[in-house]
Amino acid sequence: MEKKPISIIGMPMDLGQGRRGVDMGPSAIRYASAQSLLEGLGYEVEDIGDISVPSPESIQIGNPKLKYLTEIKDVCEKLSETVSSVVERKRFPLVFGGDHSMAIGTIAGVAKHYNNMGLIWFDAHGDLNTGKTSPSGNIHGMSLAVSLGIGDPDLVNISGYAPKVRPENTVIIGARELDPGEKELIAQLGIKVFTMHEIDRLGMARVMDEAIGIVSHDTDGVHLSLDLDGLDPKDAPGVGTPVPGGITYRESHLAMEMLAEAGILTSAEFVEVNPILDRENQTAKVAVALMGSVFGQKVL
Ligand code: EXY
Ligand code: MN
Ligand code: MN
Ligand code: MN
Repeated sequence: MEKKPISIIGMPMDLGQGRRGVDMGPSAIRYASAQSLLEGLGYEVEDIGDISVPSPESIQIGNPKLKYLTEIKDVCEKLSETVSSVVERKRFPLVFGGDHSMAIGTIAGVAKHYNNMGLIWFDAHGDLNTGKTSPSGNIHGMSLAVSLGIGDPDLVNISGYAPKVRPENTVIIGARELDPGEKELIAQLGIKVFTMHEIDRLGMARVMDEAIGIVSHDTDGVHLSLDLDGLDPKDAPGVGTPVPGGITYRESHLAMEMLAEAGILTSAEFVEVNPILDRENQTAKVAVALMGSVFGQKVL
């Protein structure tokens, strides 16, 4: 497989959720030697640094149903521009986060370069709330809905177009905690969701075969949005919204290895790493190990 040069971007974002620390995720992932691992696999890698994100102490929370909306919109616009310029330079954007609201910016930046982009949303959650259905007002629980064109117009129209992706090209993998409004939206849009039930029942290999089939059918690019809370908290404890009964370390590696074999990914982000809640940087190390697999690392 062609080894496209990689551009790392850090998104030290913690405005989309309620617990401090996830803004340090990009540093923790870098400290876990992401760049040298990728270089060791034969990739040319540049790190273009962090997007500047204001700290929550320096700003007002605003509308409690859409907390920090103005600032999240602004920083996602910046992330989108940066990601877009990476794609224009024919490089692979690899974004480190940061809370999952950042996906609004990452996806806005990549999707405009594709007519029909596939999306893999690896997560314990659906991130399919809107300001109306959200139980928390935290925008990290809304980012997939926004990317599908549903929710607050300021977010939906980031980078001047909407929607970014279509429901028939989207799969969710690892879901085990969905709010009532999210379940309604899944039924309404017909999004394919591989919950933990399907992963237990079918096994990760079959789930990934089906998922890869869906996201690569009639698409011209595929983005991976990997929320570390998709993994079981035993394997990835450093996340702000852990949910027991998740994807194991081995299953997640298999998923990444199958993506590497399929050769379909055109961009990726690894999000929700919270070093304050972590144990000895374990979750960032898991993120980097998964990146190894997704970029083709093999035992033999
Ligand atoms: N569904 C809940 C909410 O919307 O507040 C929790 C969302 C957590 C979202 C994260 C990180 O994937
Ligand atoms: Mn998420
Ligand atoms: Mn999640
Ligand atoms: Mn299709």
